[in-house]
Amino acid sequence: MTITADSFKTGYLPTWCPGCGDYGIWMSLKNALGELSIGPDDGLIVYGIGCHGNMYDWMRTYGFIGLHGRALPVAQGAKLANHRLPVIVVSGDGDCLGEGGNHFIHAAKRNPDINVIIHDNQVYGLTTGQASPTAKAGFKTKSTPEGVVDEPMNPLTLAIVSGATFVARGFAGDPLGLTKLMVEAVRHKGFSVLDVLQPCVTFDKVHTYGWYRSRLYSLSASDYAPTDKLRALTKAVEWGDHIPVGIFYREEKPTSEDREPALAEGPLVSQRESQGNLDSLLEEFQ
Ligand SMILES: Cc1ncc(C[n+]2csc(CCOP(=O)(O)OP(=O)(O)O)c2C)c(N)n1
Ligand code: SF4
Repeated sequence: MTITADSFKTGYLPTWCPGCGDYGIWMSLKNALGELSIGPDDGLIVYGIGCHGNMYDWMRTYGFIGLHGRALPVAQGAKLANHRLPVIVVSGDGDCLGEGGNHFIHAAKRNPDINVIIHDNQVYGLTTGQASPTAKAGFKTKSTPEGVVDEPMNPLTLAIVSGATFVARGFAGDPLGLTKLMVEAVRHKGFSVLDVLQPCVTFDKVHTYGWYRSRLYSLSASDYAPTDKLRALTKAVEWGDHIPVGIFYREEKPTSEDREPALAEGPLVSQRESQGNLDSLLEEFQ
């Protein structure tokens, strides 16, 4: 059966604010899954808590909504149980880098074959627009009426130095470019991080679609090669009149599943022996 965006219809329509960048990410993800022939029954999407996580209701796939910031531990557990299952995490900048920051660093260090898509809108959207970890200094939000006083966290540099083996940035207003990046990110074997610049049209009147469009340029249009870690870090800190999008860093390395001896005989879910061990373990508690 051919998988298309329509394969993921749930019968419910999104309740995101009209014009929200989440629509572009949602469309791109459905198209990317179609292109990858990953159908509703073929993979798992784990969501964080936030406007982004509401996508769960509009995607007919296996899905799980973690506690706020805890999507990655759930995803890693699922991957460990069945490492042949494609596992994608849909998270927010608050969910992934604030509440879930520690999990993000340690997941990147371990390099599980999981793809993380960060809806990076610089605010806590669902709780009505407080500054998030990626909010830029001086940005006025509900929680920072005089402007953010701290420097922002950079998801790309954090991912690179923590050990992520595929690090990219896309734009919610460019669904075609974003779909291509998602396809590459999911195909990558290892921990892939796709930071998506996502306008929150309700609580951010500064970083609009126009603001981004006048600044974004594509790394793939230059001679940039995403193989040099130091060069990737230099590119990743570029922000201002010119903002790069594309693949910043990519490296082939064994995943945590490759290195885990317990998985050598196949996925845990299909190891009958481990089921036996579990039964005897449970007996001890009866
Ligand atoms: C442990 C915990 N702290 C705080 C909250 C309240 N809360 C729910 S959603 C949210 C913000 C989500 O922001 P983000 O992850 O950036 O996602 P967005 O809504 O912008 O998509 C917060 C703080 C919570 N549910 N659990
Ligand atoms: S509050 Fe912002 S992030 Fe949330 S749905 Fe509305 S526009 Fe999107």
